[in-house]
Amino acid sequence: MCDLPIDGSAPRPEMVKDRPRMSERNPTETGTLTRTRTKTERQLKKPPLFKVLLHNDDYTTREFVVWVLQTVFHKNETDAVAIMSHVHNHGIGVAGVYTFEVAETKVTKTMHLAKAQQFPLQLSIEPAD
Ligand code: TYC
Repeated sequence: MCDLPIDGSAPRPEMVKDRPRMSERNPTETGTLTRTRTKTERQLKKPPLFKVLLHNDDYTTREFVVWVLQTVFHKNETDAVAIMSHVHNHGIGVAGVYTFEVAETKVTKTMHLAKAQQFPLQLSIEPAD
C-alpha cells in the first residue's frame, strides 16, 4: 500500500514504492533491454529490534504498572498482570520488543506518566537477540 494523490494526478516518484530507482535503471542507455527488480523482489532488510525492560522497585504500585502495560504497551489484562508479576518477582522483565525509535518513545511516555504520579519506575532498552 502507498499513498497516491486523491485528485487523480500522477503520483510523485517517492509515492511509488515499486518504481525502479535511478541507480537501478540501465545506466549506459545502450538500448539493451533490462528488467529492474521491484521493491518486492529486492531483499528487504529487517530493522534491528530492542527490548524495553521494566525494573522493579518498592514504591510503584502494581496497579500503575499493569495500567502502563495496557495503555502504553498495548498488552491485554492477563499479559499485563503476568509481566508485572514477573518483574515484581524477578526484578526485571520485558514489556515489549520494538524498533529503537518506538522503544525510546514508549520509555519516555512511561517515565513521564510515572513521574507525574511520583513513582520511581525505571525502564531501559537493550538489543533483542
Ligand atoms: N514491586 C512493586 C510493589 O510491590 C510493584 C512493581 C512491579 C513495581 C513492577 C515496579 O516494574 C515494576 N508495589
